[in-house]
Amino acid sequence: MRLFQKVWIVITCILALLLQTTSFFKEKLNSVIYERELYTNYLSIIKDTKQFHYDPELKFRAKPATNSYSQKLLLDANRDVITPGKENATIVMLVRNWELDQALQSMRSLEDRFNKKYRYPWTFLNDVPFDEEFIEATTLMASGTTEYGLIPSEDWDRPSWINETEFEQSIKEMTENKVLYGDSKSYRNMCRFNSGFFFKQKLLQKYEWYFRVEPSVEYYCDFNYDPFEVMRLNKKKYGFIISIHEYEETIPTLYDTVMDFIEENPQYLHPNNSMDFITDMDSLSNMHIRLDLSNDYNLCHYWSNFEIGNMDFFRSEPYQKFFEYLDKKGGFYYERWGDAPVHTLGVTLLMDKSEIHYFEDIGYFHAPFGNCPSSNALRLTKRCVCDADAESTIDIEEHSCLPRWWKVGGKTFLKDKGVF
Ligand SMILES: Nc1nc2c(ncn2[C@@H]2O[C@H](COP(=O)(O)OP(=O)(O)OP(=O)(O)O)[C@@H](O)[C@H]2O)c(=O)[nH]1
Ligand SMILES: *[C@@H]1O[C@H](CO)[C@@H](O)[C@H](O)[C@H]1NC(C)=O
Ligand SMILES: *[C@@H]1O[C@H](CO)[C@@H](O)[C@H](O)[C@H]1NC(C)=O
Ligand SMILES: *[C@@H]1O[C@H](CO)[C@@H](O)[C@H](O)[C@H]1NC(C)=O
Ligand SMILES: [Mg+2]
Repeated sequence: MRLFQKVWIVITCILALLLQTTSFFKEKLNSVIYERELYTNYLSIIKDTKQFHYDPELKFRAKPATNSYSQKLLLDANRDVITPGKENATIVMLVRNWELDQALQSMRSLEDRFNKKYRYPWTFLNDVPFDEEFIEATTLMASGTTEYGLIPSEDWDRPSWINETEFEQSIKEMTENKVLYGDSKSYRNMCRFNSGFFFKQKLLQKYEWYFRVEPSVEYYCDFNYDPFEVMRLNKKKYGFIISIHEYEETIPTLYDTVMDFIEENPQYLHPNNSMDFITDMDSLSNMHIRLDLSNDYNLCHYWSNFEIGNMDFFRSEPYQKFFEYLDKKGGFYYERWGDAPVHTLGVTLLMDKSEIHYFEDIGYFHAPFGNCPSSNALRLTKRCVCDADAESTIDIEEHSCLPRWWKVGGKTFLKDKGVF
């Protein structure tokens, strides 16, 4: 080969190499610029949707519940194995015939996420007889057995000793003041029934545990365990997911009435009660709402559309006396006392606080609020379909009472103790 040929080959090689590297760097540079653009764009979107202002009070806000989970992904090898539940328990739904579609939606969700593996029986309750269509469809939707109960009139209807004049007056005033369900007579029956009578129904007497379900709710994640069993083994008696502030205009005298009851019956107040949960007035979050209340009740209550609990607590003497006292005062009709604050006050004052359980890992939605576990690992392994940052995710919102619960009940999770 001649010299100039060798030189030509070397020069060509160097040129090719140079061209190669410049195009490589150019590409690299372009992609960096592109990523930066994306990031700037992303930041500007975030800035528009989330207004992060520095707020000194934010420092004291408790972290979302599931932060304590490790990020390790644990695949549940048994996730499709059927192990029929052995607990003395039923799933209970109070529902009207015309709510069939909504009832089926809730059933489908709970069956898929939990009950198809355990086949706990369903108990349906109604103040009028269930129709054939309702019975047929719900029977087919359930993985286990179903039973249908008719609520006796004395457990549902307005008692004769309620003064009609005062009752009509309350309906009128609450309707004028646009209080939620203030105009509804049946809603008042429902609240009184759920406060003092559901656990006395004939069909429920044979059970110790209940899981309350309402129409149109959704369970976002797999359960991965039997909550009845977890509660029994861990000596829990009342389990909740969502807790928020109640509308004060529905319960103006409830708290004072409860305090009168405790004053007259101090023996029923549990020595290890969780009174602080309902009286703590601290501003825990970036709460711009200042609590301005007429008594010591901060209006916190466990939302009762989801409950897993022990009915023997409600059947016990302390709760029975507590309910009878409230019932005689007539506030279910002269005001519009809800079963959620009534259950909450009962549980708070008459139960050991170590028996109350926050189900932080159950994804749940009842309009307009829900709970979506904040741990990404948990959402993946439990096959959750929900958005932990959605506005409906209550426990990152300021009207949640969860931080108050953590202050009182302690921020410990069964998961951390290796329970499930
Ligand atoms: N059988 C029967 N069930 C009722 C009646 N009123 C309410 N319920 C049920 O009681 C539960 C609570 O009633 P909801 O209407 O859901 O009341 P809420 O949860 O406070 O409010 P929304 O869900 O927002 O309407 C649900 O399971 C209803 O199906 C009634 O008059 N008869
Ligand atoms: C009902 O209440 C009204 C107004 O408080 C009172 O005038 C009336 O006597 C009461 N009726 C009964 C039967 O007690
Ligand atoms: C289930 O619980 C109820 C209520 O506590 C009780 O009466 C019943 O005997 C229990 N059944 C079984 C099989 O333990
Ligand atoms: C009271 O409840 C707390 C919180 O759950 C618990 O740690 C404690 O052991 C209970 N105290 C008594 C005396 O049972
Ligand atoms: Mg509801």
